[in-house]
Amino acid sequence: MHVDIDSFYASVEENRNPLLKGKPVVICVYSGRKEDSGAVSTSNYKARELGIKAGMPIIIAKRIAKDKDVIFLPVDMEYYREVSERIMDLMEEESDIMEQVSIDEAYLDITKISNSDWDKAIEIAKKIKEKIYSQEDLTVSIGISTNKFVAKMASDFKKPNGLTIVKEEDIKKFLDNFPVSKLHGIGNKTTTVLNEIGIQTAKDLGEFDQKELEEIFGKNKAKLLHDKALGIDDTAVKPREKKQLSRIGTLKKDTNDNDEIIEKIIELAKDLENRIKKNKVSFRTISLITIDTELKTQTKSETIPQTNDIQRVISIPKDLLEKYLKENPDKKLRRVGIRISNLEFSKTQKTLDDF
Ligand code: TTP
Ligand code: CA
Repeated sequence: MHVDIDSFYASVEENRNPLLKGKPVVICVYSGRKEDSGAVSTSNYKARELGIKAGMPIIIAKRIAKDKDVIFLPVDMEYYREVSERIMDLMEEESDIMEQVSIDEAYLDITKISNSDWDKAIEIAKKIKEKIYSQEDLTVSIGISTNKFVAKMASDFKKPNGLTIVKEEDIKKFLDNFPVSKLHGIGNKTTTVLNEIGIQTAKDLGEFDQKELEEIFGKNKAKLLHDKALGIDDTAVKPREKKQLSRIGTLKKDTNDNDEIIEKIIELAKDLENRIKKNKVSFRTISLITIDTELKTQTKSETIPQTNDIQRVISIPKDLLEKYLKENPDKKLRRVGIRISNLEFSKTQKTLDDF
């Protein structure tokens, strides 16, 4: 199964501010050089209808949006990562193995839990959709097939909120009419060469003489291309190695009171402790994440020698908080979080619980 969250950053922003619902929303990475220099990171489907798309210079997007009620917002990676992490955890629970491939995409091996049964697989997909919708108010597009490549092609096939199943016997029919440029992993340069030798569709590519393809692309790449055309892929779903673990929570009330914030940090650290043990992980960097009442996020970090000492997950954020409060005497916090990164996983390392 391949799962891809629909217009991820834009949808998250819509949920955070209900006033945006129904409007075209554009999320931007401002380069900071000049006002409006930078690129569009993503846009919701309403904005895409206007022609505003990922990768476009902000200036062009603003030109298209002129005189229209289009909302432009800066990216808030910290917040998107937090949402992403919750969704990945949720999906990991619903699969045998989960491989995260980007902030909003993952492959799920569901061979065992579905008992290789298509109806069961569809049930699992629907359950994942329902859970993500009820817990995060987000929709996802899902593709299911017998390998990663076709599952990915299938999740892209119907968006947003799609569910596409491509059984083994339907793979060829499903892929045949795709232009080669739309086959996942075939880029512009390769497409140009393929078009030059008269190959337009997956069907053309699949039928093209293998020897001739090898002369142009070399043996390995020729095989790769041929496999894509026929929907052959035997790469495994690899379990994810998390890069970081974090927990963020909302304070009972907006506050700059040291004790109230520390109380929350201790609560979050307990939660993190369980995950540290479960993942048998040690860490080198500890961060404090602060989100103030204007929703501005700041991260302060400290790096120490590799450890799995949970006490440090409390003591270091305490110090970092003291620093933050000194530097920002006029700010109140709405949310606070802790994060560990520079992780090392040890399959054999024993935690206190194991003894
Ligand atoms: P995508 O999954 O490519 O796009 P999307 O989730 O916004 O929309 P879709 O419904 O088509 O899946 O990328 C995931 C996030 O990655 C996206 O929300 C923003 C970010 N991103 C960029 O920052 N720059 C880019 O050029 C692209 C394509 C994505
Ligand atoms: Ca997406």
